[in-house]
Amino acid sequence: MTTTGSHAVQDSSIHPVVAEKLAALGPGHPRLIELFNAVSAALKQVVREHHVTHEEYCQMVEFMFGVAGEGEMGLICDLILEAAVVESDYAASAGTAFNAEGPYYIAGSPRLDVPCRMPMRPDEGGTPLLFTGGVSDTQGRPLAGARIELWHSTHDGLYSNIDPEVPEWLLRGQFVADEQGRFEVRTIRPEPYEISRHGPVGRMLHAMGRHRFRPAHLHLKVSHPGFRQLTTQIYFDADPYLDSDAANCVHRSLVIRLDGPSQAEAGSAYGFDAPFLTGRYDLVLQPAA
Ligand code: MBD
Ligand code: FE
Repeated sequence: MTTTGSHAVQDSSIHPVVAEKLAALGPGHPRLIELFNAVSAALKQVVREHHVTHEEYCQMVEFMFGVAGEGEMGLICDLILEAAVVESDYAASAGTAFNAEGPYYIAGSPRLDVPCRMPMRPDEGGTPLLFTGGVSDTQGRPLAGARIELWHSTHDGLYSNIDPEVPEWLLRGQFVADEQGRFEVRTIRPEPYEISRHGPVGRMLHAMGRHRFRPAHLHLKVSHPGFRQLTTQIYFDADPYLDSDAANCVHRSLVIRLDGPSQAEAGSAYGFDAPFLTGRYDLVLQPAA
């Protein structure tokens, strides 16, 4: 129904930036109307089926204000829905499985030169890790020069440019695969990621008797001309939260084994001064549509 769509566009309670984007779509945008109506029907169905009281509705509205006020909108959306969207939009694609981007990706991270070393503090906590791999197409042909963006949390669960406690761009970097499509990067192994216990999302999880953890993970975006950009995450086996990820993202094909810690020859170029872990993942890109 067109009227529903234009109402949504003109509603003055919509954030100005969002309203501007909606207006740019023009009136009667069919996809917007389809989704707006489907979401509103699904929510009304929940209200009827579960006999939602007015008090519960008010609590929900208050909760959403809290989420927005505490800067947790991205977090709650990705936590509840992104895994399902990724699964639906990238279903059964050849190549490496896609996985949620999460709320903390930032474009324009520092470009790293070989030997690649993620931006770290001199005393960066956590076990040193040498993460290596290759980038190829679905036929196994190496993709020389493929660009890899890597970002992850500190060992105590903070993302740079999000948490003011850590320096800008810490543990965020981008680099390119060599002539054989190979890459090596020195970083640290993140630990399981705990959603803040003080924010509304963390308190909601706690109220439901659920823990607030995601298994430790590395975020990656891999791109190469002529190929579909891959956004994914890598997990580590033996992680206690692989089967109960608060964001429900884990995919078996993305779980790797870490070897070590050892003080192997391979690390000398990177100046590891402590025993380090090694982990490898071979990334496979699918052709652009
Ligand atoms: C994260 O760090 C994350 O990667 C996802 C998908 C959701 C919440 C926090
Ligand atoms: Fe994350």
